[in-house]
Amino acid sequence: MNPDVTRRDLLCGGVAGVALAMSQSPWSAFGFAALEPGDELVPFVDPPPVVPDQVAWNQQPDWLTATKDIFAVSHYGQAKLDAEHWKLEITGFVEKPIALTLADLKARPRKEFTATMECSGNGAGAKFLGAVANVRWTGTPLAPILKEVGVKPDGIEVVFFSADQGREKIRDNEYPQSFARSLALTDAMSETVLLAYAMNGEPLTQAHGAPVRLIVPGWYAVAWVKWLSRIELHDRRFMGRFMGRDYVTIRGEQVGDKVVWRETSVSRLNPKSIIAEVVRKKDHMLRVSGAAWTDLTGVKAVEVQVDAGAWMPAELEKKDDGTYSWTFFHFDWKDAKPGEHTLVSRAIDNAGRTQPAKDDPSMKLKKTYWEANEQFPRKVKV
Ligand SMILES: Nc1nc2c(c(=O)[nH]1)N[C@H]1C(S)=C(S)[C@@H](COP(=O)(O)O)O[C@H]1N2
Ligand SMILES: [Mo]
Repeated sequence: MNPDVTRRDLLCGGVAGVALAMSQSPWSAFGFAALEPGDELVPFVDPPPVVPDQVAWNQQPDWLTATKDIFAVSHYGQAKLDAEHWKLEITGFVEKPIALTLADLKARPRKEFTATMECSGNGAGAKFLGAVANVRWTGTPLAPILKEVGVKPDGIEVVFFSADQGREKIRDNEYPQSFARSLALTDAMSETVLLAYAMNGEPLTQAHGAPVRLIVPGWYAVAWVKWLSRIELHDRRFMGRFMGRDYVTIRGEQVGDKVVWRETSVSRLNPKSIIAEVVRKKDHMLRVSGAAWTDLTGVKAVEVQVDAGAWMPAELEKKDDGTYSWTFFHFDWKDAKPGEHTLVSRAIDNAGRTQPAKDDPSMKLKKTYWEANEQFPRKVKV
C-alpha cells in the first residue's frame, strides 16, 4: 500500500513506490528574503521540473513554512475526527488510566516552539524532494501527563495509536491496523515532546493531524503521529509496521574484510543541508544560500564546496526561536569564473557528525531509501 503524499494537491511523480506531490521545487519550503533591487537570481542548471503555477520559493519571505505549502503524508488516507467529541485515552501500564478531551489539553500548560519536520524519505530521489517544513507548533508537553497517570515500573514503551486505519498482511493473515509508532519511555519523557493542537497559530488542519498530533523535535516525521487517539504504556518493545517493517533502515559497515549489516527503526534526524538559492548581488558577488538541520544536538557548521575544491565555511544565520528549527546559511562566492559550476553543501552537527556525500561508504551501504541525508550537489551557470 502506497502512502498519499501531497503538496498543494499537486501530484508530481513517485520514487520506490511512493507517490509524491510537491510545489515548484524543494526550495519553496524554505522562504528566503525577497531579492533586493539590483539582485539577480542565478538559475540552477539542474532544477527539478518547474511547475508553472507555483509560487517561487524566493517570494516566500518567511522563515516558517506556510501551512498551505507543507507536504503531507498519510499511509491510510486522512482520518476525519470530530474535535468536540474527541478523546485521548492513556492506558496500559499506568496507575490511573485517563481520557483527555481537547479542552482538557488546552487547559494544561501551553508550550509553543518552532521545529523542523522532515519525512525520512525526503531527498531519496529526484522527485522525492520538498518533504521538509519549518512550523510553529503549539500544544502541551506530554511528560507531565505521563507523570500524572503514573507509569508502572514495567512500563518502558509509549505507543501512540491514531485514528487512521488500514489492513496489513502479517505472515499469512490480514489484520485491521491503526497507524502507530512508539517511543521508549525515556524519549517520550523529554520536555520537547508535545501534544500539539495548533500549527502556525491556527488549529491543526485535517491533513496535518487534527485535532491533536505528536511533535517529536529532532526526530524524523514518521514519529510525529497524527490524529492521535490512544497512548498505551507497554512492558515490551512495540513492533508495528511503521516501527519494525517499514521505516527500517538497513546499513552495512565494512569491518575488515566483512560487511556487518544492521537494521534500525527510523528515529533521530541526521545532519542535512541543501543549497536553495544563488543570487548575483549588485556588486557582482554571488551569494549561495541554503538551509541545514539535524537532531537536537543542533547544527554546528555548514561548509560549501565549489567544483570539488576545498570545503569552505558558510555563515550560519541562526534565529532566536531556532532551537528545534532549521538554520539558514550563506556563503559569499567571490571569484566565480563564467561557465558551469557544481556547488554542494554539508552540515556538521554538535555530535560531530558530517553530512555524507552520496558515494561515502556510509551512504553506499545504506540499502533502504529512508534517512536520505546525502549531500545534494547543484549545478549553476555563471
Ligand atoms: N496517523 C498518522 N500519522 C502520521 C502518518 C500517517 O500516515 N498516519 N505519517 C507519518 C509520516 S511518514 C510523515 S512524513 C508525517 C507527515 O506529516 P505531515 O503530513 O503533517 O507533513 O506524518 C507522520 N504521522
Ligand atoms: Mo514519512
